Amino acid sequence: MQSLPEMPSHQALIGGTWVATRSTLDMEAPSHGKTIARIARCQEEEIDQAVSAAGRAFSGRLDEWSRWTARRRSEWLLAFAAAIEADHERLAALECADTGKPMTQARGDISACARYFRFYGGAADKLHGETIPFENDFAVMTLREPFGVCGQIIPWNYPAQIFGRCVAAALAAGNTVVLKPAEDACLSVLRLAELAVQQGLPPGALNVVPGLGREAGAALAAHPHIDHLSFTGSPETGTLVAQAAAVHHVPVTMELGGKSPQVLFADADLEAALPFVVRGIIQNAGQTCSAGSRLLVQRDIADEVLGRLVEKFEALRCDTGEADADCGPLINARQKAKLEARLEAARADGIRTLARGRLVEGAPAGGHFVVPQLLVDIPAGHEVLREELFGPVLAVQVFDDEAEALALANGTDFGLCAGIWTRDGGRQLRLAKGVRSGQVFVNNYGAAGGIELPFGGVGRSGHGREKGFEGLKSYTRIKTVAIHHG
Ligand code: TXE
Repeated sequence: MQSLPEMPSHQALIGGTWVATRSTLDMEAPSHGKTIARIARCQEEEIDQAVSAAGRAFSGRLDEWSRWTARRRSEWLLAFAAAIEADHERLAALECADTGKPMTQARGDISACARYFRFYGGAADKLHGETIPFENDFAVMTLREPFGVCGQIIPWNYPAQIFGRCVAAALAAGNTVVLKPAEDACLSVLRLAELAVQQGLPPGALNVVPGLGREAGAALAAHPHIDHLSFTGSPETGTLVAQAAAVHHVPVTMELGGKSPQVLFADADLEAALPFVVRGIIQNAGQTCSAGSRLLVQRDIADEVLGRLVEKFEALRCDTGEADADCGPLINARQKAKLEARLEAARADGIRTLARGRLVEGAPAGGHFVVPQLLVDIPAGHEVLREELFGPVLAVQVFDDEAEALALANGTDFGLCAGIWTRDGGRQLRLAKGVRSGQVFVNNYGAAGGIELPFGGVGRSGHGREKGFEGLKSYTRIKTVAIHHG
């Protein structure tokens, strides 16, 4: 087994203690296919212990965290952000090895993780209820209270960022957390948990329980003593998780991916737009819920746009995360096989690959690489236009006018993000209002990942909002207090 230097504890963090499990899981590096670590495999028993520890940290024998004032929580979160920044390079190296993403992207992810703790640290003591005018002999107020124990099930594509997004907001609002990271990538999360313990987080405030989805994840989703559940992953697993949570009426936030369009009108600034179009689909090898995986281009500029994109795609290079090329591997052999089968079926349906990137010579044979590809001649309604492929594959469609652009943009069951490229102010607003999605970007895509901007989907992309101040509020619930004072 090839091991990384100075690995964090691979056990489960339960009630402030690192706990060994009966069996373990081998972690494979997507860039090489070699085992790089062995982690805990939590089962129902450990999930139960973790939920119980989080419950006691919220209101019970260990209830230190819930007794901290908002200002003290804020100070802890800000200090933790600094601790993440101080450990930045080591965390980035873990993220890069574990997910296969290029080192530059891994570094950006760790910076974003620290920013979440800074943002929610700054916001923790600015969260408050309201007073409401009512009858003259009443005083009415709302109290914004934490839920209690928050279960969080997160995926492998952005482990450190999603840890920041979910954990920072939940803790800032005064909740305690049981987090199940993904079995495919969780080393940065374990290191972050280790840093949190070193930073003096009270026992039980954060519990991390690695394991398989069908074991640890299912047990957490079905647990009767969690008070809120946040899930990021596939719509299919999201349905199972939501069904399990519904048994105990646990409120859920669901972030389930997308099939987001980038819409290029003839008056768009192509110099500005095309780098975003390419980056929007190759970032993290296309394994991004908000990937701009569909390009809708107006007919008048279609030839020019495709010509320029062919050049850009043919220049793209795939290599190991450590080599820091344009594109790294996919996360595992299963995801690669699934994508390749879909591409094969697309070719059989007459869809053409107009351009593709290249795997660098000498890239390890065991890496799960799929080169970036540009697909054209796609029949209306085809699977590659409707389903999340979760790879560096851009599907192109041509439209004639604004009405058709809007119909195509809204032509999937997903609704996470959209990019609109036009200089026409009226059209910018019409499209921004008309597009069915949680985020719309005009003349940019992704707003540099702005952690301050509320994020979430409609339809099959899920529901609830994370990131920004909305994300903090969604880890609280309102209690109304009506005082009759005569
Ligand atoms: O996802 P799963 P997978 C999409 C993307 C990808 C597809 C499959 O399209 O191709 O999902 O990826 C845990 N009860 N996204 O199979 O199964 C699992 O352990 C409770 C979009 O990896 O949804 C992991 O922690 N939990 C996406 C998490 O759910 C269960 C990110 C996600 O795994 C469980 C990742 C169960 N029965 C994939 N089964 C995004 N929105 O960014 C699994 N899990």
